[in-house]
Amino acid sequence: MSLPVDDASTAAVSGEWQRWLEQQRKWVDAAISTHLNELKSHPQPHSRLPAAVEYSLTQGGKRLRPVLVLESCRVCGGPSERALPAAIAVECVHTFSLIHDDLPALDDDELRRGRPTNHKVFGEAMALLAGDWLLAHAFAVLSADGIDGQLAADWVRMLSAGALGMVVGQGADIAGEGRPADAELVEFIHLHKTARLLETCCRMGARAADAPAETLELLGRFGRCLGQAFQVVDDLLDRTGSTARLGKRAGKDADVSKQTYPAVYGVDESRARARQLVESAVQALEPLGPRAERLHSLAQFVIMRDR
Ligand code: GRG
Repeated sequence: MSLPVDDASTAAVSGEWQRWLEQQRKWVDAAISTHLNELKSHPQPHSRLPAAVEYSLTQGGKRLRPVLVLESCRVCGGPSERALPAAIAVECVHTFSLIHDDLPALDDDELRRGRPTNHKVFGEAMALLAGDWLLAHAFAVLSADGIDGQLAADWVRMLSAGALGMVVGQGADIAGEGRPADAELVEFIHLHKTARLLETCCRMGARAADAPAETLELLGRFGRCLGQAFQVVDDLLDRTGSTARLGKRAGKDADVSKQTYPAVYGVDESRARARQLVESAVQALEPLGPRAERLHSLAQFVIMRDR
């Protein structure tokens, strides 16, 4: 499913912008490869842990979060390279959350990014450990030698807040299953489970560029609204998309009576609200002027995505 958008928005995510996005993803992928080589270089007798980490970290992700980090840094006048450790760290935390989210004790999913979930291939023990490794590694990346001490401390504080928000959101998501659809609860879940990490991405990128507190605030607002829109679209895709296109089982939310936007507002109203949230995100960028154009396009991409 793609959400209907106007021609101007479609133009905003075509051609040059798509090539730019591809190049950013390749850059992130190359940096991730380096980290994986390091993991593989440590002796781990008989263990499939490196393979389990590699399996989930390397294939099929949209890399939205690291690209948000890099671009938030560039928009604030910093060299994107300075934000690369933060970009890798957020992708590690994101991948960790997906592996754990898929486990039988949580969402119990068999398919992710079009392939069997991590625990289906490596077993639950290795999937748990792959998540553990990714979370610990994220903070190791942020505090590695060569990173300015104050920058590292700020990044660690920001990413831990984002990760904690995600856990709290996931707790509410699980606890909300089977309850009557509740607008306030859905808002809480979206904000914590998904939007906090996207907000964190933008803040970490801006911090890498030594941006002032006001800029961190407005980019944080952009990321938060974008994250909320992202989760509304995710809810819609689960309701109206296909398993083949999504690469994960569609229709799952309704099966377990999850708290979702379509459950509260229906499909049409949810689409309208997703558009409003993207508009709020884009409005937050206004003080940054034309240099925020690519972030603007990323926001359009989030609402147009079909997987
Ligand atoms: C301890 C940090 C931590 C987390 C554990 C399992 C859990 C708590 C949280 C789950 C968070 C979760 C799965 C949120 C949903 C967000 C979401 C819609 C993810 C899908 O993101 P995409 O579409 O994934 O960007 P790709 O595959 O493109 O990378």
